[in-house]
Amino acid sequence: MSNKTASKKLLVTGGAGFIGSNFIHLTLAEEADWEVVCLDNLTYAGNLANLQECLDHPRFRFVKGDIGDPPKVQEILKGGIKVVVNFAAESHVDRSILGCQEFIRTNVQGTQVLLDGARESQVELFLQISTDEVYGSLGPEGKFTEQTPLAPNSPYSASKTAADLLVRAYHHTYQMPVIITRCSNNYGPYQFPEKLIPLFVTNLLADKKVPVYGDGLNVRDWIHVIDHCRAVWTVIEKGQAGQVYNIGGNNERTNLEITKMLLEILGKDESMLEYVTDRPGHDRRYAIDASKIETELGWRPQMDFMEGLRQTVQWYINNQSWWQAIKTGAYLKYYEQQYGIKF
Ligand code: NAD
Ligand code: TDX
Repeated sequence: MSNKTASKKLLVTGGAGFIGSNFIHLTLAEEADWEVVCLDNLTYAGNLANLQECLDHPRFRFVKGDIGDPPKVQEILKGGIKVVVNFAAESHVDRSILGCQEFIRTNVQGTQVLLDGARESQVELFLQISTDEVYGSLGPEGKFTEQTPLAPNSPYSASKTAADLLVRAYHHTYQMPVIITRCSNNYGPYQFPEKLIPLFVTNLLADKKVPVYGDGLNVRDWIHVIDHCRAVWTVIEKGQAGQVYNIGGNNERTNLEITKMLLEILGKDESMLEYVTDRPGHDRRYAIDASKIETELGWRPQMDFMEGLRQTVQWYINNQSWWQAIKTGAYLKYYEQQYGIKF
């Protein structure tokens, strides 16, 4: 029997990717009064397999399309969408170093098209999913707050910053109800195996070495994807229009620490670790001060990192066909070219 009693409609862009698909799973499971429309043009990072169990759900509809396509966006938004959550993006720093045309097209122009559509159809909230990378890089001390000046260092983070500034300007100029969230590094199920944790797990499962950039001492602040998704729901329900909320796991780790934890979980030794040429312009340290969302909205991350990492590794062990289908030659060629790594 259909439970189609939902009265509110949410547009999730980029919902076939890593965080968007986790967000849709969570929403269908826990937010019974919301219908979800997912708009995704299925780039290399978008995978309908991530939404397999959702496709027949009575409160879900998938639309293949581009956030930069005005007629498509307008048509969807005019179907009664109340809230837009914009996850759609080109999201990988290394790819942006190789060439950033798609990053500008999707992350900047696509956001502009969505903003115009959302403004025209008078949505109640436009939520822009941004990143801690817009703040640039930290030295050994301090954390990013919402007041930290924007100083992006990679073409990816520059494109995300441009989008943030557009979103901010639409609030200031048109009083559009917008919110920006800036989250730290996510890990969990369905992450494309070009990012640190799934790349290393899938390499180790295939008995391949793991390429650590530079000295391996760059620091990231890791958060489980479900903690991020719950933070996004907290912001939808309680956030103030015009505000920025940082989201973080309060969990700083060097890449070397992460690598050693994965080696331990998978029972491999350090001979599997290979130091390779550093990423050009590699940001040294990210760390989020999430006290605003914690004190004002009452959100806190729940997942213990070691437990979350073990669960994530187990997910990749249980879903080998998912990642083996993805690990084709196309993106590996870039790694060979850029870092001289032979897979
Ligand atoms: P992802 O690369 O896994 O997924 C991106 C999704 O967007 C894919 O499904 C892709 O097909 C879709 N997409 C790309 N271009 C599109 C377009 N023009 N039209 C429609 N769909 C398009 O990314 P992710 O890791 O899930 O990140 C989601 C969002 O969260 C991004 O905006 C990213 O900047 C942000 N973010 C990610 C992290 C992280 O650690 N992964 C951390 C902070 C913020
Ligand atoms: O093979 C690798 N070896 C390595 O040492 C890869 C892929 C990464 N690294 C390092 C680079 C970074 O210091 O690991 C760290 C994490 O790298 P990524 O997984 O590529 O993430 P990062 O560059 O930190 O960006 C991520 O977090 C912020 C997401 O990809 C972004 O979308 C998000 O905005």
